[in-house]
Amino acid sequence: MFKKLRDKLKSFTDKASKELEEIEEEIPKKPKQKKIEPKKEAKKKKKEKKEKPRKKEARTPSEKEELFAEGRIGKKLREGRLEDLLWDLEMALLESDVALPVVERIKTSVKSDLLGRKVRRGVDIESAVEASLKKAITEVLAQNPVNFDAYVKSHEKPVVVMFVGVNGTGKTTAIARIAHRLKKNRLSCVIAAADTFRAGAIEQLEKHSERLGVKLIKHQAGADPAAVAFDAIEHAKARHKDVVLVDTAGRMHSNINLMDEMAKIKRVAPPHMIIFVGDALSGNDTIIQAKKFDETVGIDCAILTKIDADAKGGAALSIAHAVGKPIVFIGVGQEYDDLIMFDPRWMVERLFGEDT
Ligand SMILES: Nc1nc2c(ncn2[C@@H]2O[C@H](COP(=O)(O)OP(=O)(O)OP(=O)(O)O)[C@@H](O)[C@H]2O)c(=O)[nH]1
Ligand SMILES: [Mg+2]
Repeated sequence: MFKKLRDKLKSFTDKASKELEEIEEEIPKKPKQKKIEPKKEAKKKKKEKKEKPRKKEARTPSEKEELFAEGRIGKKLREGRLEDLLWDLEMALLESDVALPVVERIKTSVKSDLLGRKVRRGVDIESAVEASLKKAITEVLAQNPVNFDAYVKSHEKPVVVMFVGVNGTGKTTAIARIAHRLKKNRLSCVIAAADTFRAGAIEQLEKHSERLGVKLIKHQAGADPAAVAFDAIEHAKARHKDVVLVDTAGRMHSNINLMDEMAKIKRVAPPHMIIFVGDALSGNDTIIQAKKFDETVGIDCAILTKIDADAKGGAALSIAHAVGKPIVFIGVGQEYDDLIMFDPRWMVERLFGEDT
């Protein structure tokens, strides 16, 4: 997960840390005394320094500890070098499919943290650079989080949730996984097979609903999807079901007719929540799709699937800030349980922790 992005962030941290160390050597500390030092002494000291690198003295600061030392002796980053480093960071993020406004935001945040500031003596420099990157990334991931479970529990029933997105992103799979999740939380649900367009879509949901023991409302293939969603809501009202999960056909955001049809489903069977389902592997395209779906029907949040196969991490890092909607769940595998609530800290841990 996110291996490429993690490596790139690590490489930035390493480079920036080295630069900071370099500068420290340039801070003149009683230079006159140094000059009159006998050569032998100087050599000895140099040897001692080599044997006992400064890094060993450094320690990882606690989260709340001040990393920077205003107006005190410390390790400073040269402005010119910082620009070079930020350029490298920009390239690395763009190669990882991070959206441009997100790249800019991260750069600005890291720059304001590191430029002209001194890392406090005794603080592990790498930790300071890493902390500034972590802070920037946490900022772009934070976007009015949606707690799906809490929303469903507190909302008037039935809660209608509609799933939209382009073809093959994982909408139907996500619906089955959410039905499984609701069951575990002792909430009842009904699924609306409102993808009447793709051959085999209804059968796919039939299999899931049988396996999960969840009611499926379906019409014939080719029927009006809005009518299916409407019937499912009526069924939920009559049978006091907690949640209605509305599957919709995958559609390209450029297909105006299909986008209009989706807007019709929304009008006829108004949902309380519209979830955009995007494939993490599609990178920047996913961000463009999410924006288009948001313009047409207004999305509330996003599910990103196939994170388990995603080395770049760009879509996951970008969508909340670039689209202005939070990630509610992520798909991390092939099982029903592999849809987990998204937590920005989870992503930050994976980007800066050990390989996962
Ligand atoms: N590895 C992995 N595969 C996933 C994940 N979510 C979905 N898939 C796979 O993606 C493929 C498409 O999933 P569907 O749920 O059928 O996608 P869809 O959006 O409903 O597709 P259409 O109805 O054709 O638009 C299936 O093979 C799923 O098993 C995930 O989190 N990880
Ligand atoms: Mg589907």
